[in-house]
Formats: sequence, structure tokens, C-alpha cells
Amino acid sequence: MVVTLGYWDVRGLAHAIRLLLEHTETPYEERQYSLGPAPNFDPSDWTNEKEKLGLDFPNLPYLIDGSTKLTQSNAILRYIARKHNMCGETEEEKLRVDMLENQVMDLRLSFIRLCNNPDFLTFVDFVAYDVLDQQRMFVPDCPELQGNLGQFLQRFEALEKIGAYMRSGRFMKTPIFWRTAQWCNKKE
Ligand SMILES: N[C@@H](CCC(=O)N[C@@H](CS)C(=O)NCC(=O)O)C(=O)O
Repeated sequence: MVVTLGYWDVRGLAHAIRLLLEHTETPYEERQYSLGPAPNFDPSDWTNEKEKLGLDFPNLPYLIDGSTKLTQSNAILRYIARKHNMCGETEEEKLRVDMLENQVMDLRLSFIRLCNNPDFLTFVDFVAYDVLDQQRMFVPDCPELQGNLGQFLQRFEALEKIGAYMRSGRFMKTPIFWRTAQWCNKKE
């Protein structure tokens, strides 16, 4: 029988479940829910169904396998893993598996908190921008500064207050160094 995995249309807490379903060749289909557009991010695609699925503790992800309906991502993983003898064999293995399950969840949760923190930009980004911008001025075609790092520089320059400063008369692009230096020692 085909099981149904319900989750948002992102990796989130469902991705490990998707990987395990694929690895164990479990036939499954997905019900992917979408958030509405900004600024409201309307969740009604999910909330309209949330209480109608017969889940004891309605949440995402959920897994429906015939009359078995479950939520809680780790419970879902464990349900699939038990069927395939993937929970450890000995008591020692099982307790290490349980410990790691929760340790990895702690790591996941702290990463989620980090990525959702509105103060994601730390002072290190300012230092990194300054140093990388100097490298870019020194070697404008530097391939390492075209990919991720190039995008970082663009995002930083697009910050409202930084952009305004860069367009203002207060902005100092050069000189970077004293007159004693061999490069970029004058105002251009
Ligand atoms: N402890 C739960 C957390 C579930 C959870 O927070 N789900 C979020 C997405 S990551 C959600 O949008 N739930 C829908 C809801 O609360 O109605 C698990 O591991 O499955």
C-alpha cells in the first residue's frame, strides 16, 4: 500500500523521512502544502485540512499508512526504521541510536533558530565584507569572488543603510592604505 507523507513544500523536517522512504523502497506519495505569498504567508493550504485528517496530534510532517496515522518526525522515522530493522540490534546500539537521534535533533533546532534569527548578520559579516571587497578591488576577475562570495558582497551592498552610505559623500572607497603602501595608497 502507498503511504502518504504530508509536509510543506520544503526540505524541513520531512527530508530525512523522504530519504528513508526512498532508501527502503517504500512506495509513497507526498501531499505538499504551500504557504501563500508575502507578506501574509497564508498557511490555509494546510490549516484547512489540519483537523480533518484524523491525526491525534495534527502537525507536519505526518505519515498516513492505511489506518496508521502518525505525526512527530522522529516517530515517523522510527516507524519506518522498525519495519526495516534499522534501530540498532543490541541494547548498546539501541541506546546510542536513541541518543544520536536526540543529539542530531538538538543540532537541527539550533540551526533552525540561527537561520530564522532576524539578527542573522553579525559583526563578522562587516569585517568579511571589507576584506573581500579589497580582494575584489585588487583582482576584479578573481574566480573565487564570483560565486557565493560574490553574492554575499552584493547582498551586503544591497542593505538599505549600507547602500545609502555607499552612495553618499561620506563614503570612503579609497585610500585603503597609508602612502607607504605599494597599492591603493591614494584617494581615487
Ligand atoms: N516536533 C515536531 C515539530 C513539528 C513542526 O514544528 N512542524 C512545523 C513545520 S517544521 C509545522 O509547520 N507544523 C504545522 C502546525 O503546527 O500546524 C516534529 O518533529 O515533527
